[in-house]
Amino acid sequence: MNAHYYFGEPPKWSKDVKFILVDVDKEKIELRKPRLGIVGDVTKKSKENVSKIEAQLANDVVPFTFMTLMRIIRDVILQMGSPAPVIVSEGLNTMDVGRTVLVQTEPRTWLDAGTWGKIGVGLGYYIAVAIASPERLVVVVEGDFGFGFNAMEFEVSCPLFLNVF
Ligand SMILES: Cc1ncc(C[n+]2csc(CCOP(=O)(O)OP(=O)(O)O)c2C)c(N)n1
Repeated sequence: MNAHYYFGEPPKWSKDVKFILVDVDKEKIELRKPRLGIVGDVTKKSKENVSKIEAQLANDVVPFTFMTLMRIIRDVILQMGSPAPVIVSEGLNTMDVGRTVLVQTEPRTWLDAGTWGKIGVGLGYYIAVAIASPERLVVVVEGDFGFGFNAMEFEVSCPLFLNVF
């Protein structure tokens, strides 16, 4: 809430706008007097979140939880080394969690349904990547809806014997 945002004041902002300000510095919140002020340390909170997620990933149960399965896929991908596989992902939870958990070790190795979540691109992406980069394995991680959206593309790709998992 600094000069870039005109300090949240009229005439740039309507006087009726209600601001929620989150800042590591209590004094800044007191200075700006937002409708709601939250003092929070993002670094501390993100470390807490990481340890919560790690505990979920480490949970070895059968049948698998969603997070256990993600950890298994993550570890296999990491073990492959270089050239790292290209990960293609789509779905809702699958894509969101995948973005956090499926660690990439090389640039330009992630393709997903993007900002607007346009499901249906996954298998097309996989065929394109497998043809363009035959030296890399393509790992497709999709929700069942995402896969069902264009599952027939998988049959299309079979005669091409592409490098996919
Ligand atoms: C073309 C298109 N149609 C509909 C949606 C709305 N939509 C968002 S997530 C979702 C379901 C995703 O389910 P799934 O692929 O099984 O992933 P999961 O959440 O189970 O990981 C739908 C239908 C969309 N994003 N794109």
